[in-house]
Amino acid sequence: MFSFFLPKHVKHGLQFAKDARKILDYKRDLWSEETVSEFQREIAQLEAACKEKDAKKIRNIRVQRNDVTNVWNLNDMTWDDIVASGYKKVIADPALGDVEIWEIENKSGGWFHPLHIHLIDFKVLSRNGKAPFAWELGAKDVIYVGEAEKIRLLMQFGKKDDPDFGVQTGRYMIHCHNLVHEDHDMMSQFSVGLKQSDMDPDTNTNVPPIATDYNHPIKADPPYADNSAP
Ligand SMILES: [Cu+2]
Repeated sequence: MFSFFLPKHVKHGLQFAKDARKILDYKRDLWSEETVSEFQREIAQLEAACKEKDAKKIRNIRVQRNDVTNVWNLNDMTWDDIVASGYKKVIADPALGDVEIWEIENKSGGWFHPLHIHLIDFKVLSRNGKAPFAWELGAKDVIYVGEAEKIRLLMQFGKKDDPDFGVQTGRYMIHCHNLVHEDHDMMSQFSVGLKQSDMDPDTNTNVPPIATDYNHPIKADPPYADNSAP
């Protein structure tokens, strides 16, 4: 109902309760009692969302360039390294529902990176030890990491049995949104709620269990002919 104000993904750990309260104050006279109480329930959900103190882990992710190979990478790992590992290498491996802080660090003096993290929306905690800019207070999935900057992000990796999302175990991308960087080779993956030996989950039970390489992005979830009647 309130998808315009409070998209479902916002419930995934970001605290917009304060903003939501402002909306409520502004709209209270215009809304029915039922609408107001439903909105209050939404706010309560937001307030219960993840907090910095809930973080189980602080991870450091360095966005950088190897001056010998001229290849960009995340934590010294390139996408080629991940391919060579049979898609088993991951840059992070939170459990389902974990709250984490990721510190994104750019020590270089000459490059900036708009870093995009799939699956989650995050909250920007700080930029170079200071409060984030006003325009980055909302739910974000790309963070601008300027020259010599260090940014702290708070995020939650899905929730168990969340009716809005289903179970979000799997592998997800993290990459620079500068395509030249991404393609050479600033792209990585992280797993959520998986062990290295786990197959990426597929809720479609019609898929025959023919996969033998559980970590391969295509073979683990192969295409199949859907011959069921329309
Ligand atoms: Cu970049």
